[in-house]
Amino acid sequence: MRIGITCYPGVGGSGIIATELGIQMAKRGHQVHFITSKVPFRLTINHPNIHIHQTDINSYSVFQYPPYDITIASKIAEVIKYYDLDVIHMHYAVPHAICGILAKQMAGSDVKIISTLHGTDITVLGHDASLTDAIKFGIESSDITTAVSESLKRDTYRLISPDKEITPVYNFIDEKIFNLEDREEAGKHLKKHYGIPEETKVVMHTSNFRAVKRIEDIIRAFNITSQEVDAVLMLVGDGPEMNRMRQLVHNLNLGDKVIFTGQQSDVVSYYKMSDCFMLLSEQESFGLALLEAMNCGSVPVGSDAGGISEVIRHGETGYIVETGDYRKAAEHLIRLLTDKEEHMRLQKNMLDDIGIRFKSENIIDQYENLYFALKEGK
Ligand code: GMT
Repeated sequence: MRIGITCYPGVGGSGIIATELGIQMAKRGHQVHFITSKVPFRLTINHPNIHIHQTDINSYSVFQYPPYDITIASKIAEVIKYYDLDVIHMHYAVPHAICGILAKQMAGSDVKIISTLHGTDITVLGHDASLTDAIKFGIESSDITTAVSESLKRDTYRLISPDKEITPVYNFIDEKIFNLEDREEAGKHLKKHYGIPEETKVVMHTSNFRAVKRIEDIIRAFNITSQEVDAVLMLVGDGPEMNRMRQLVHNLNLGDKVIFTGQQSDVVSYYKMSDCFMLLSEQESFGLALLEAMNCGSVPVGSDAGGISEVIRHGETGYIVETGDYRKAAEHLIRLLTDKEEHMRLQKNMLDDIGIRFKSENIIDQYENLYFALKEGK
């Protein structure tokens, strides 16, 4: 098949899923065309079946804003025509689903459109009345629309009410990268780098530091935990909340126990160093970082927002707390960091569970079957 993919190329779960899916489709023998404003950051391999079409978003003086949507749509149309694409996969409802629809019309083609909803395109933008009609149009005009969890599917019907079937397809990870291999070695190496004693426990979080992640709750939970357990908190990433969080750490007198690492290209080593992973978001359609961390052996404590409770099975593969309840999160964290057997039990369960429910091969099969169904219907 000839497949076009458009996504946000920067650091972020939707771009990661789009890129990984494209790479895996190329490995399965399909011709994959990435049509993006920049090369997606996780697209670090060369493969003869992968083609990159990058557009420059021009900003002429007559435009008040650079016309991203129209430029991308125009480029997608060009690639549809030139390469006679069978399917285009648009990641994120706005503007990409709509760009795909516009591109198809511009190209005058019968190319099929699959759009994937990733989370904030519904749970945040869906509250913006100026965008709901556009999102609804994007969903209804796609041939197939998928959402990354059951929870996101429910949120989409609640907030947007599209007259359209939505197919849930979970996030997945590349198990060749995110796994237990050399966990001990990687951990020791990184602990040495940061001057962390070997016996000290490591709690980790990684994200784009947006308010929706409630990093404040993670710091407060860790503050309680660190009074009972010898532990450090590694906060990996960067974003708008960074300064506020640094200030909070300073105010709580946690400066020597909380490490802000900034953005890291080798996040895998951090997962492997950590005993526990925290994701206490207020909105989270799935939580790709959770899955990455869990498959590297880090046991999670998550909030009950969105799809997190589809990823973590409370008491079996990690713990879930009500969003905002950082005291309860601290209780679970203390148990996990002090009760070795409990940590081992959950770690084993979670690895088994991921191997069944989130096995990448099965999830890629689901997408590929949707592509085949669309091509057959052409
Ligand atoms: O988590 C983010 O803020 C990044 C965001 C994105 O749009 O790239 O991630 C969303 O898509 C991921 C991939 O499907 C999901 O795993 C994340 O849970 C989702 N983020 C939110 O819902 C906040």
